[in-house]
Amino acid sequence: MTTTLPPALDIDPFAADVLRDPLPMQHDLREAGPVVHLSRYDVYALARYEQVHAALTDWQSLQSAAGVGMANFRFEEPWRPPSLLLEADPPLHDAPRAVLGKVLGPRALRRLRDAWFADAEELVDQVLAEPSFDAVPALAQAFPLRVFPDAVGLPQEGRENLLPYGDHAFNAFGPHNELVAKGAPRVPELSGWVAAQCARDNLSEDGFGAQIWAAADRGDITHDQAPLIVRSLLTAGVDTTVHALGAVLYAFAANPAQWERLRADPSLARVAFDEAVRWESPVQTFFRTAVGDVDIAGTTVPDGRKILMFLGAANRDPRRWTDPDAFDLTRDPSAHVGFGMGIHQCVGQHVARLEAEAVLTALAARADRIELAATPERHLNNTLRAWSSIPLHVHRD
Ligand code: OVM
Repeated sequence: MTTTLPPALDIDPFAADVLRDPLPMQHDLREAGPVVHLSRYDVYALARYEQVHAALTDWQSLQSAAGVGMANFRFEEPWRPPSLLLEADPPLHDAPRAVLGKVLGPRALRRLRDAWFADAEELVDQVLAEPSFDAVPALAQAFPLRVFPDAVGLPQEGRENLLPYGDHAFNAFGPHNELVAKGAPRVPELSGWVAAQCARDNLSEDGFGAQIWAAADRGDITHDQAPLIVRSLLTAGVDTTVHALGAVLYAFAANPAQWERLRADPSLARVAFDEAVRWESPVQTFFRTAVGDVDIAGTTVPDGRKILMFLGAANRDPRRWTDPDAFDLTRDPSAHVGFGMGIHQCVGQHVARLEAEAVLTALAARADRIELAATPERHLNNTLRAWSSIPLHVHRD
């Protein structure tokens, strides 16, 4: 097979103006070709659905253990000990993944469903006491912070550290830009708090954290691994669901006809959430690293080089999706790559779906119409597509 040089683009996917509105850049990347070389960072990029999907499912050629951010752990010291899930490959990845997959699986979540639905009803009743509110703090942050730390088994003290820690962890996948520099001063304090929460003695006896420690007692993982697996919950379990809830609430506020559909059939709540994850892609990007020379669509990516996968661009690729920019509850979004794909696909996706289903069901039962009360504001992060503010006005009959 002949090897072609990929087209080179001189764009910065992590520049503030691109993070604020990545859609034009995603279009340019997809149109440039199946593989693009980003000269500014000397990394390869995939933005079409076909190549992103193929890369996500080829863990043999594209490793995660060299880091899934821009930093190459073959040469650079990671900012924290690598995750045993996200930043690991088979076979080391598999036992932690199996344990966490079981702790966060659909069967395990059944015992939380009724309580979380009641919590969502209580919160939504409280929020709707005023017709206008900011949906980011009032719902998108408030609900995950109300149910998830309790489910993990965290003490009350210091929970305000969860969002800043996660936000920094997601910034740290990007280049060392101003967003990373702004978060750096708090890293020792936040990392110290997170590490302390992962100890067995600081976790309640019945939460996800305790179940991870119990798996160590059974020998499914080692006792050394348990705290780092708890750390994955605290890193990946809060900001992600907050911004995914922000995405679905914004999607409905901007698409009133879709809200009418949900009101007419509340069982669409889960599909609506997945469609919002496709449409907004709260996690926009992850990297892989080539193991040996890897051929992608006729381009050779040399051993050890970083490949940036644009999940958000793949989720709006017109080669895969009809009318990709439309938020549409009648489509089947289930093949989206917003949760990734393959062996690393989001292990917490059932938790996220349950949280979203609880909030959307409570809101749909109470709000006839939701609309933007003012211009929403973006929260910039090197990896996350996020809102800092979504001013909503809710009409009730
Ligand atoms: C982790 C993890 C997993 C997924 C995403 C993530 C910060 C972290 O295992 O720590 O983002």
